[in-house]
Amino acid sequence: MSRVRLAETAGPSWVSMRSEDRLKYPMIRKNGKLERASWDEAMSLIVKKAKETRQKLTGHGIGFYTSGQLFLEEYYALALVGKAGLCTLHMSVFKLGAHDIASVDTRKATLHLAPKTGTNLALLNGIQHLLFSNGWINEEYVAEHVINRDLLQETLKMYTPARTEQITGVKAADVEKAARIIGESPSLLSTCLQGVYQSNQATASACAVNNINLLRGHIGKPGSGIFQMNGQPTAQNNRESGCDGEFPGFRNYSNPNHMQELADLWNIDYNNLPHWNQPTHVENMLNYIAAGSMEMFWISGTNPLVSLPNLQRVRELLTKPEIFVVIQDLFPTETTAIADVVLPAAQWGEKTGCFTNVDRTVHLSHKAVEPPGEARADLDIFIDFSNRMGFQDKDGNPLIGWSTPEDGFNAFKQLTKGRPCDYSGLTYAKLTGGSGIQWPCTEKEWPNGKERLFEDGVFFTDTEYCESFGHDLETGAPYTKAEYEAMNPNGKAILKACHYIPHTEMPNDEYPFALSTGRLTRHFHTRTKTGRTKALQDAAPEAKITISPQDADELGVRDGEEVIVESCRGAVQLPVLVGEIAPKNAFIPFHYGYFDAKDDRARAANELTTDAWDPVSKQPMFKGGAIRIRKCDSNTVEIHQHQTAAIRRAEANKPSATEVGDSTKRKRHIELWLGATEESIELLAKACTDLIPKLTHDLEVLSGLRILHRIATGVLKQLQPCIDKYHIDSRYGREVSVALSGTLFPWHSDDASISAYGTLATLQGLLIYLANTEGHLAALGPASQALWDAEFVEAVRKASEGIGRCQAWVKHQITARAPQTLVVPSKATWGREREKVEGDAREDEKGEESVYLLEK
Ligand SMILES: Nc1nc2c(c(=O)[nH]1)N[C@H]1C(S)=C(S)[C@@H](COP(=O)(O)OP(=O)(O)OC[C@H]3O[C@@H](n4cnc5c(=O)[nH]c(N)nc54)[C@H](O)[C@@H]3O)O[C@H]1N2
Ligand SMILES: Nc1nc2c(c(=O)[nH]1)N[C@H]1C(S)=C(S)[C@@H](COP(=O)(O)OP(=O)(O)OC[C@H]3O[C@@H](n4cnc5c(=O)[nH]c(N)nc54)[C@H](O)[C@@H]3O)O[C@H]1N2
Ligand SMILES: [Mo]
Repeated sequence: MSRVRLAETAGPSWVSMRSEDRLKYPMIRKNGKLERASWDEAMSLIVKKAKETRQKLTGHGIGFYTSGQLFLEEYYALALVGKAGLCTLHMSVFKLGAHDIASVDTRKATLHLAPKTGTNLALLNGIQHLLFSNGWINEEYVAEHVINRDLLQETLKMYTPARTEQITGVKAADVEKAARIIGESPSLLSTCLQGVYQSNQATASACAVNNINLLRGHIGKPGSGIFQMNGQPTAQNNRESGCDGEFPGFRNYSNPNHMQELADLWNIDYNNLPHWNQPTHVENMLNYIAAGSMEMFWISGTNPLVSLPNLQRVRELLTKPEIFVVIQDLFPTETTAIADVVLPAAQWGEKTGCFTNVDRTVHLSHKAVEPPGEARADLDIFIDFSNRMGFQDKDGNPLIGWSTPEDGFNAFKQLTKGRPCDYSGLTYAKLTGGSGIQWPCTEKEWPNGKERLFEDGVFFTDTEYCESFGHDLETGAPYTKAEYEAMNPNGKAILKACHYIPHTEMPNDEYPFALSTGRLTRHFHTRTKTGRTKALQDAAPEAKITISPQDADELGVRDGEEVIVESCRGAVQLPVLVGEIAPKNAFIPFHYGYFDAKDDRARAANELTTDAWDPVSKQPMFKGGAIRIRKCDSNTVEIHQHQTAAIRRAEANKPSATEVGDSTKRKRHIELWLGATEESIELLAKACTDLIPKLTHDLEVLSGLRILHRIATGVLKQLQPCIDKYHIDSRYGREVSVALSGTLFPWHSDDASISAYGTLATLQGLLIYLANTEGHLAALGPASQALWDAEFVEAVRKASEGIGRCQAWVKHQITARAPQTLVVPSKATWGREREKVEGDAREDEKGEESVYLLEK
């Protein structure tokens, strides 16, 4: 098909592509307004700002926020820029694939369970409970291929059908029906998306879905499997390439071997590869902007001024005078309107690259038409930036040594060799002409891709292979390698157990409605394309709030009349759609921002939503939150939008993007912390020497304290070069260590010897004191990595090892002494308690006072 014909004849998604108001030229904010600029001007300015910011705030002062719209090769270039060029962890996307799920019609289902918003886990636990109690577990499969069965069964005990109904509102009989369908079916295909991932306990619920397939052994065979979906067209690729909260090729940031391998493949120094934590998610980047430690924010292919929760906060942060916002988009959007530099991007069809479906099928999308004006592919923009910044590998070669999508693809596939997403057998030639090939695709074993994963019941859980050591699903804390190894999955799948915990923001007297937000079939996200496609826009021209007929009666509103909707964060004014929804529930589509609003009404769903997030996945809880609703006069605008004010603020706060930023002197805090660490170790050594004369009666403790003293002084010596290097000028934190040792070791000089009880209390004091030092070092570990200072990293590692040895010894001593000291009655009393104890009858104490004992 010729290029021209394609553009003229294609369906709705092409309509917007040729839209007159596509961004065609770079723009820079000058005299308050965005003015046309050349690519050279715009890129020079970005590079200048990046260098200034790095100078002032280190590379951690720069953040990248991208989406699921770009191609694999483009994300890969961006991952290189961020992780190997600027060596920062600050890169995030909206957590989001490839299927148009939003139009699934629940009315065609055999059984439709509609749990109360935020109660997925309770329902899934209820179903799993019944799988166990009815003997619907595939015990043979579970014994051979799965771990944690018993732990899971124990957790599920309380989720009886009655209790499940009580929490979720789903009738016990329906829970039983669902479990029976699952329990008796010869196959099971499960899928979930935002009703799970953007709801309360997202990761725990997604894991519970995996559990069900595993318990039934319905995975790795025809007709069975789990599709944990992504929403956006290319969201799968930003995970594979490492632009999301991940590392390229699904590498594990907490496995040093993976990080070393990646550093070698990129030919960069291991210490420069940021891996002290998972990459920073967007809400935390906003927190850094709020705190003033991030001053450059580069957005590509996403429209946060409509799509992020708690919009007013986002608008305020992104229009702060100090923040320099770069945005790369196809269209003018709510976010480009407040940016300092706007870069016009080419979209799919105007550039070449790959994207991958949820079933791992890799497709190559060829360029068909030229982009409008001077718009450029995102790939070209990122590579241009990298070259202008002078990013290099260890041998002084350009960090990104390629310039075409195909060469980028070939570079990326080298990196995936042997990883789950193995692209090594794929080529552009192979991907052209057919309909896509699934990964893993290798030259020898699976040259045409592998149709099905896990056929042999072996999962990606080997310690050295896995992408993550997993998390405590309740707190979100990542497990360490040691904890993971102790579980020893070794290729078996891991069942994850977790209790239901209610959402933090439940409907209440003040805000009696439960809010849910999401999609309409006619629109895509912030409508930059569908809003410009007449047929779609005409079919769904305006945001409405869906409420039940009962609630409409109670509020006295009819279909089409307007209401004011408020949460504790913001308010909107919307017409009502009386529809099929449970009483005291409301739904607002999140598609409608302000770029094409006809009046001044606030209407974006995200004015209301909470920025609370799932502790593991870090996805905001868009399905949830409490609101109140009241009728208003449809002819009067009562709730005004804040977008225009944000644009005015950008104009006033940042009149000219080319001006030098704020040069207020800043103070770095690592010196203070290092000083406090030094102090805490010195006082540890001193505490040991002070204690030695008091504990002469206990030779074991006595010799132990001598060793502790030796370790503490050794640790100090190890840290000394770093202490010298960072010129500690202040002793902040001294008070804490002094006060601690004063409180923990309070005996008087005349207490010449301490009793068994006193020794135990002293050991406990030491353990608390050691935690103080441990906490200091816990912060210095990642901070020394973020300084890319290998010697410092090593010194802190050794220091932590030393303190860990001290802690192990103290704990062991406590364990050895506690039973005899605490359980066997003793005649002795101790110190300040002596008189009291002697004076009072013990029975009167009711066990409330602690009793210290000292030998007389
Ligand atoms: N037309 C269209 N298609 C799209 C998109 C689009 O914008 N428009 N976007 C794409 C993207 S990026 C994504 S992420 C996907 C999203 O696809 P979906 O996840 O299907 O989309 P949402 O509209 O967010 O729907 C969430 C569903 O979850 C239900 N739900 C809400 N809260 C809960 C809860 O607590 N428990 C349960 N069990 N269900 C709940 C809602 O009733 C709704 O049916 O769609 C993709 N496809
Ligand atoms: N309340 C609420 N909020 C939500 C959700 C919800 O359910 N409820 N869903 C969340 C979810 S799942 C998602 S995925 C997000 C989506 O939120 P966004 O990512 O903000 O939505 P889009 O409108 O897809 O934004 C993509 C932008 O990239 C541009 N673009 C398209 N292709 C290209 C390209 O090739 N290059 C460049 N540079 N730009 C391009 C488009 O013009 C558009 O401005 O919203 C989230 N926000
Ligand atoms: Mo999404």
